Amino acid sequence: MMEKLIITAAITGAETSKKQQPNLPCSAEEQAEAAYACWKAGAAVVHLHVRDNEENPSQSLELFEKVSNEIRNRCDIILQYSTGGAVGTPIAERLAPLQLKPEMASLNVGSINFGNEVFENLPEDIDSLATAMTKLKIKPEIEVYDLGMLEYGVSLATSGKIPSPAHFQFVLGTKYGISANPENIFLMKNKLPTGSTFAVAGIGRAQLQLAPVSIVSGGHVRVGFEDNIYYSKGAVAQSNAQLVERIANLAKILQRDVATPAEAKKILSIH
Ligand code: KMH
Ligand code: ZN
Repeated sequence: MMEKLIITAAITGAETSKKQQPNLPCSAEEQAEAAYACWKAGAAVVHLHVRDNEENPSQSLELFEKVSNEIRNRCDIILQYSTGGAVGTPIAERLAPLQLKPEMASLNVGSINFGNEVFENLPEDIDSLATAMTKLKIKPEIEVYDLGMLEYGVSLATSGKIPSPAHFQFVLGTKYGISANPENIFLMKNKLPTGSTFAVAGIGRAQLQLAPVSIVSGGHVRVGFEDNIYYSKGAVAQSNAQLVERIANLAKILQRDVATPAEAKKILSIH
């Protein structure tokens, strides 16, 4: 039997703006309400970026602390902090919020062109993030955008740099990364060490299109405004929760149960 499905809600991101998606949660209050609504709709994990008063992306520890407290007052959804930040965020800032010891954090394992810039992840920076997560007992989610990154992520797990079993996120459909199709999910899944878990984050319309593929092949699913702002062609979603709810419904149709945060912790070996 397949393990239950973990739905992650990537509610804000660093690149999406309120201009593009008027329902984008930016303040701590908005983010906490969005995370709570996603939890009610079936999300077990919230992937968090924070914004400052001008709605610009930030890695401020204080802002992460504020939103985490607000979310904790509402529900037990697993907190997954971004350590990717925005393109160009210095590594010291990306590391800072880990001191708050969220249950999970993203770990980007290679550099890639992103928009007209480079999302830079130098080997020494990947190493400092991985070391900090291991020390603070934070479960890394290894973010991979292409095959080379996947192989590097696998080497981190098999060398013991990251505790096993490792959890991977396949991000498919960024402009310069691996393209969004089922074959690429199977290709990546088949390279994982035994016991690993994986989730799929499709960008744009691939968010919906790849979700059923991941659901039926034992993977998990990430949705939310960080990766996609639409509900259907040309129609922006009303909320992140609306996107989560659709995945929970799909899972029901495909007869895969949805994990609670407590169940997700067991699946991901978070103690
Ligand atoms: N904003 C992207 C450059 C992550 O959260 O770790 C990186 C990103 C990945 O969003
Ligand atoms: Zn992110």
